[in-house]
Amino acid sequence: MTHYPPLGKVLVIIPTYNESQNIESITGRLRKAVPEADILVADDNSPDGTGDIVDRLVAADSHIHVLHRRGKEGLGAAYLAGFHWGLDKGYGVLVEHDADGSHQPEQLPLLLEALKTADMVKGSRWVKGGKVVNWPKSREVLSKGGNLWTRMWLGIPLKDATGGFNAFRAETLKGMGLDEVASAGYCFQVDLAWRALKTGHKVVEVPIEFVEREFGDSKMSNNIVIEAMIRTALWGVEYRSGQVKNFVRRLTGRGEREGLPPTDA
Ligand SMILES: Nc1nc2c(ncn2[C@@H]2O[C@H](COP(=O)(O)OP(=O)(O)OP(=O)(O)O)[C@@H](O)[C@H]2O)c(=O)[nH]1
Ligand SMILES: [Mg+2]
Repeated sequence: MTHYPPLGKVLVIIPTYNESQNIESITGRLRKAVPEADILVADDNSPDGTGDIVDRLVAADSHIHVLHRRGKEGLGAAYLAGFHWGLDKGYGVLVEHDADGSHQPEQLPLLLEALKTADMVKGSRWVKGGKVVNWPKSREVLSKGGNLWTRMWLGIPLKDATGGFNAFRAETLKGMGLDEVASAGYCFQVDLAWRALKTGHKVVEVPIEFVEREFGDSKMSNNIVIEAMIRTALWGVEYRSGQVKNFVRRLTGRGEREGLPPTDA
């Protein structure tokens, strides 16, 4: 059995763009739910003044930190900056958490508990016990369709690869090639899970309750959906063609001569 070291200090990263109506309440709930954790808000110079609110929170609470970024560059870029900030400072666990109230801070302890025996934990809407509240049918169809698309191309054993409430051991992030991540929108989450799995890490899903945002606007767009579909299909083509190549090699006996492991195809 793999030995998992103790978790170490936890950093919850919250990317924000125009979340002035949500940020204070979500950081307050997080501080209550997991008082020992630190919070890093990665704000892309939100025009609605989210950054100023966070400055006030930072001044009042040494557990809260902020990264003021130049401008809107997508959730993926904000998370990458947050990961690097946290890894440089020696945090043992890095958590992804939305500002909009969709993720419940009170469920973070469940993710951290599961991380004691895993490398990455995904909060999942689509495993048994998971649920969505107030989501229009169209969003549910899009999410389930996106996950089906992902499983079809990548063959990964995850029900909710697109979910954004995730916890990583620092070692997992260090070992999965973060420097090559180029995804900006939704598929950033798939990208991370796919990289973790490809590099041999144990990824587990825990059921979460996902609640549609009450305040502020969603940043979901057609471009984000298209990016996710195209990138996932490209990774899938690479992965599936590798599978076919290996299969043919083994069939023709070249695999054995080249020392490939026996096929389970
Ligand atoms: N820093 C930064 N944060 C972003 C950006 N885009 C989205 N976010 C934040 O990322 C989190 C998730 O974004 P949402 O707009 O809720 O998008 P979503 O959760 O994918 O979509 P919905 O399900 O419709 O809410 C929120 O905290 C946003 O404020 C961005 O370009 N930069
Ligand atoms: Mg959201």
